[in-house]
Amino acid sequence: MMNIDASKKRVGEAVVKYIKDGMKIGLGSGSTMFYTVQKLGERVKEEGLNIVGIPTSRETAEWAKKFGVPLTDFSNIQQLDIAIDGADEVDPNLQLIKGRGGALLREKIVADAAKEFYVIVDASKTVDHLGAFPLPVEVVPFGWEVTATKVARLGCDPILRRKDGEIFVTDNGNYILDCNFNKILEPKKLQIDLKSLVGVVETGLFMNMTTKLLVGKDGEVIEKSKKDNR
Ligand code: A5P
Repeated sequence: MMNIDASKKRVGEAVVKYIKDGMKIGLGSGSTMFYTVQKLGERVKEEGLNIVGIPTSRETAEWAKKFGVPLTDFSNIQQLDIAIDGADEVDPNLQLIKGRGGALLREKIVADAAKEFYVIVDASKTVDHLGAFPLPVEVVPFGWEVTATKVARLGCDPILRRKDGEIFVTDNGNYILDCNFNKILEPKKLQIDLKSLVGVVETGLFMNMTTKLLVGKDGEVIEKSKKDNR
């Protein structure tokens, strides 16, 4: 049985086979993506692969610079060929919870701008129902207390995220509420309800976005496509 880190490495590297010369790529965040960015850098160096990426976090941008993956931004291009990212939970319909790293807003903007969205996880992330992982909800700092009260009425007990004793601030200058819904039976409805609240910027629910899921499990990579669910 491989450990979780070995599975992340395996799946993070495996997805790179889908990258072709000339592609514009959305680069997600998190420890699984580290291996993807590293492998992409190897292909750039060894094969002269001509690619460009848009990073979803400052951390990913640093990895790209370190491993030699060229970067651009949305002032230069409007559409990406593919976005690749990790996730915190994946259900059997390939719906996701993301945002443990706090990069959910940029991750969603980047995934939405891509023709295809590939999700890479280790097997510990696959679940029958979303929600055991507390749903991250990005909110505007001003009046966050009022927003949190409204979010709570939807059936959770929101916790303001902190890091090293300080309030966690996203790359966009916002706060995160971690919301323990426990079992989300109607994720699409919850997404609509949350987004309708003033002060909510975005949620970590990624509905109907995944093109392909790659799961690292026991030294293997198992693939599942959107169409397999129909
Ligand atoms: C970042 O905000 C998250 O959405 C990550 O994609 C997610 O937490 C996956 O991270 P790991 O690859 O580190 O498990």
